[in-house]
Amino acid sequence: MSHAVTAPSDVVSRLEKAGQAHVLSHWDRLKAADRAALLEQVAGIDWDSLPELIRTYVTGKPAVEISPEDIEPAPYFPKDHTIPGRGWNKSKYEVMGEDLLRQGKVAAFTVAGGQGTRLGFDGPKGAYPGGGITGKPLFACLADWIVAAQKRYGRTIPWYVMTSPINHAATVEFFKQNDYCGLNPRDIMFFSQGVMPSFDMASGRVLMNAPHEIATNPDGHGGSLRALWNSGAINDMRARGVEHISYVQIDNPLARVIDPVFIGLHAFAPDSSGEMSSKMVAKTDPGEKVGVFAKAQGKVRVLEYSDLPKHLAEARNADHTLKFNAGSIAIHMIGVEFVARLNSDGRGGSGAGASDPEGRAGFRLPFHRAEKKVPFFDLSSGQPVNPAKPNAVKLETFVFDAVPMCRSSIVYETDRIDEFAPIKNAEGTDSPETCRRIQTERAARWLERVGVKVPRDERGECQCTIEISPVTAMGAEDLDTARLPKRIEPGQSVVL
Ligand code: UD2
Repeated sequence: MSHAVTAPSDVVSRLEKAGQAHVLSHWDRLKAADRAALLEQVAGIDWDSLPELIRTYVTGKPAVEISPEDIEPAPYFPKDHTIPGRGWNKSKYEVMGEDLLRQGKVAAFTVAGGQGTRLGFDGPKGAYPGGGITGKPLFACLADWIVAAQKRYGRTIPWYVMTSPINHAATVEFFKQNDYCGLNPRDIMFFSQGVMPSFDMASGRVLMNAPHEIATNPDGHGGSLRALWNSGAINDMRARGVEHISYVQIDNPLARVIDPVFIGLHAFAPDSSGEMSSKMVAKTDPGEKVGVFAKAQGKVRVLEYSDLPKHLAEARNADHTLKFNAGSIAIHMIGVEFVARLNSDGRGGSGAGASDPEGRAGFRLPFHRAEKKVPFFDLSSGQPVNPAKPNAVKLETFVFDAVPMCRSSIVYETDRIDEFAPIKNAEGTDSPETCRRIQTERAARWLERVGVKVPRDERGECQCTIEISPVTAMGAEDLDTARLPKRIEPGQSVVL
């Protein structure tokens, strides 16, 4: 091949061995800067592991590891902590969690590698409006919770924000432009997650964006467990004395970014190893698109909705509730030393992400394949192609696949209205409209608890819109009744 003459021979042989020599097929015609960029991209990919990965996940489909007979529902701490036989001491864990916060042992962490594409929004998802009335960006909704918690517990709560190469610069710029959402810039750390090449579905060949550029996609939120380590975030946490990480997704403005009860359970419940804990809500219906917590082979794990067999998703208990009702809302507590251990004990070899700068083997989360339409540069015709149907496989890892790597992991039930209103779609379920309604409903419940009259129709739906900033109140108990209206009128918009 002509390019082999000029391209570095070790790179050529690595690519040839991986069956991906086409990546360099335009080498002769590339400008020096483009050659350098391509070599840099090539260096960030673990080519040796690709052939097996492609056989397993791209041209093949991975075998399901667990047979449905082995799966049972995972135990959890019910939100009603007074249920006879399943009761637990909520206030004890709350006090313990608060103590950790006062000692500065907790950090917040947000995965924000996604774009607002599904919402028709061109920019980091965190810049998308999340406040039901104010239109406050999603980043600011989460930041306000941190501002409020710092004030309450009198300690800094550092915030780690994971971006992706697609939105890193735009995210950092967003924070600069928005005065770091009221936080001290020294206490926010941004770092990018890794990427995976995107593959042609039929051949398993790595797709190119351009003659000098491999098409890539972010490596999934599971990439956060490696990125936390590779970026130095874990060492930064250790230096600050942080022991526990509160993990939330950028798409849920109602998330209790800092929740002392959950922190206390994660760190101190007898059946928690303090490595990784999760929050759940009861599923609305068998088809709801959330992973479910299950127990298999003695380990708690999350089965993604697409992997849960239909007959299990629809199975009911005697009282007609769903047997697998523990829906994952993607909120976790993660031990700092758990992440460090995953990255340093050499379990199993890495996925095909960037190689570890410290030369450690790292750990392996399973990949999940998604068939997608990926525009690409056709190397043989020299033309860009915009495919009409899915042509590519993207591989991602999921953070919750680390749950079964814990010695013992707990699940805590929370109230859907209280903290789960993700914005994922422009319309319909999980849209800005449903989020606004849930924000209003949560606020209405808090206000009604302290005696404010909220207008509701005959079905109980609020006839007004309300948005309460966490800086004003993190729960009904924080509302200052002297400063509240006695009643809200139908059609009124109230920001508190
Ligand atoms: C996720 C969960 C689902 C449920 C739901 C709750 C998966 C696969 N499923 O569904 O079980 O808990 O959330 O809302 O996670 N992200 C990154 N980098 C990536 C990919 C995602 O930062 O490479 C972030 C993204 O910005 C977003 C979050 O992870 O905040 C969720 O990702 P998603 O929208 O792909 O997950 P979804 O909605 O399918």
